[in-house]
Amino acid sequence: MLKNSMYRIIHLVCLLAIAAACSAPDRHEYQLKGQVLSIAADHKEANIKHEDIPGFMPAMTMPYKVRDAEQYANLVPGDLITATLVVVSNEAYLKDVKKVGSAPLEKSAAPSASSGFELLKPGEAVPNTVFIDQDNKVRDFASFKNSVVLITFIYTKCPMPDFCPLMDRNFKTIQARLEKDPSLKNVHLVSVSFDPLNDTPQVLKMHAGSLGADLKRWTFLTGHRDDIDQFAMRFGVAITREMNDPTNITHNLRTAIIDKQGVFVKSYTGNEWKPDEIVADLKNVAG
Ligand SMILES: [Cu+2]
Repeated sequence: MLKNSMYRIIHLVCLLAIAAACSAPDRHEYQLKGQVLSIAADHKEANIKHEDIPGFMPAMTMPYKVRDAEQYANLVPGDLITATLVVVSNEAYLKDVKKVGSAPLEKSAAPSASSGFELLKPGEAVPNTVFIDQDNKVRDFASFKNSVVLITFIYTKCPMPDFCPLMDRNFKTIQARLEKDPSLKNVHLVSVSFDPLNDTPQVLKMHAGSLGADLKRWTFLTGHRDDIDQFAMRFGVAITREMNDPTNITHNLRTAIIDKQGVFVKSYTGNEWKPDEIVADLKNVAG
């Protein structure tokens, strides 16, 4: 029962995210109440731990952008705020940010995997981590050898249209480019979920279906949480899960190219890269 309703929620969130992302000048506003955990040096982004946003997403800790740095200018970590979350086609941001109080910061959950894992450098072999794919098959990373791999890290419940759902859309665009270009026929797309609790193989398969992923070219992976975290960390992915609710995830974005020998080539930070840029790089590596 619980599982069923969980899937239903995931599905709903997916649909909302996709709907928000795809229907052109669609704009929604939601009220947000939460606590500022940290603020970027340029005051354009802050990590906010917030309460349920009725009709949009459950309580969560996530980075939120503002269009005008003024909005965050006088805030410090610990401040309690109210704000309006604006979700427009491909982005989300806060406006009308108001400080309503402050509270001591809770000690955040320790990252589940230990630190001390070095970032991969170009020329280094990617670890042969063991995963499970969307068809419930065990797959180690070496099973992608002989393909140039474009990899990214996501979770299907991610409610922010310019985070994981954007990675999915970009991968779908790249998939279409791969289909048309014979010189890229050996390129394989891999999306690793860092939410194994929710993203079971069945959920990933459903997600792949809703994206129109060609499973011969695009594989979705889940696995053991610590294995995923350690693997992801080598690419610069940082994942924090709330101690008493591990499905409350804060994360950044990394996308990377790995050559046919399983060697790390380069990575792309955040969500500002464009499919064209990566396709051009893939051509160099595949060629
Ligand atoms: Cu996300």
